[in-house]
Amino acid sequence: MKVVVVVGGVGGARFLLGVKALLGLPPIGPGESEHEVTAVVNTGDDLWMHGLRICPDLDTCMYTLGGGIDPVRGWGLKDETWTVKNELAAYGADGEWFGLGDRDTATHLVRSRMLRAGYPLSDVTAALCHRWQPGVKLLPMTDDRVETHVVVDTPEGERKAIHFQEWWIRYKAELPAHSIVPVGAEEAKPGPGVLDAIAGADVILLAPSNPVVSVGTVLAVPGMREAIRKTAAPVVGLSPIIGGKAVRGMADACLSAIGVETSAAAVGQYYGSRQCSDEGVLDAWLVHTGESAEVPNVAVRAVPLLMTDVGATAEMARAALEMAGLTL
Ligand code: FO1
Repeated sequence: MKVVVVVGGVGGARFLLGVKALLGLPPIGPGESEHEVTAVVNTGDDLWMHGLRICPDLDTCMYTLGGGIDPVRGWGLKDETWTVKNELAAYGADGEWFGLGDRDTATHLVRSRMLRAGYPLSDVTAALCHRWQPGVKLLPMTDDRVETHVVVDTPEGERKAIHFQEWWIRYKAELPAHSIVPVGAEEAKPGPGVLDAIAGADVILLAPSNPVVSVGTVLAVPGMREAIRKTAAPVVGLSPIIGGKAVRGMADACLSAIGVETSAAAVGQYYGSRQCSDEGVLDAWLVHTGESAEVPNVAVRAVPLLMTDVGATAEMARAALEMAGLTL
């Protein structure tokens, strides 16, 4: 079976652990299986900092699936030290709010050197994955530069666009966002292999990732939404909203910036049906046990959606495949 999963960072990476486990792959590391999992990963969170290209969602997926992730933070590497960060702060360098670990910095150094040498991000990612062996094909949504910016009023009273990471980490998404813009998305092309993976998939899953700045940014790359809309494979989404709250992260702040209520129903409607709208991508929508959602022309089912461990997450993936009419 060929499974394509659209993902962002921490939630998407954890969901992929469950997908792998369900398909008989060891959650961490490579493994033999008749099945193939491809992740189309958001790159709108990427940024240049201190001359380094940092790709948080790609790295979170790579480290999580490769066994290197810090399990408490959910991002960055375990056994991390912070000497470089502290030395940069001692110089008064910008970006002291960003957690740049020493071990993680090695990844950014290799990536940045390869990018400067002219390799596309997709090749660089494949090279980095050679070390981490995630057991999933991690495809950047695009090789082009796309960076999500957030228009805010700063504490100094100035309206300006800041990088998503600054809004997310420095301001903890507490500065009300006037708008969220995936800068560069309009001119971007889907990364190598992405459209073929979508066209050849048996099922497309929208991970319980941030609907605006993760899945929404992937869908903003021209050609992506159209490819998902026209693929023969069923498309199943999993709600990242439970009980009117984001399971993790600050998705509510992103949703309110685009005028969407923080509820499983509203997010399902925001993705929309492939059948009854020009933009919709869903055939089926999973919400958490005990919840309901009216999404016109989309099959809705309630199942446990808390990724408490790999077993529970694998059951979520199983429910998604069942919604797609697939059994293992
Ligand atoms: N998240 C934080 O909350 N604080 C940080 O300082 C931070 C640094 C960081 C460095 C590398 C990386 O790959 C991820 C990092 N993250 C950090 C996570 C990241 O900001 C977000 O969770 C994602 O971009 C949203 O998916």
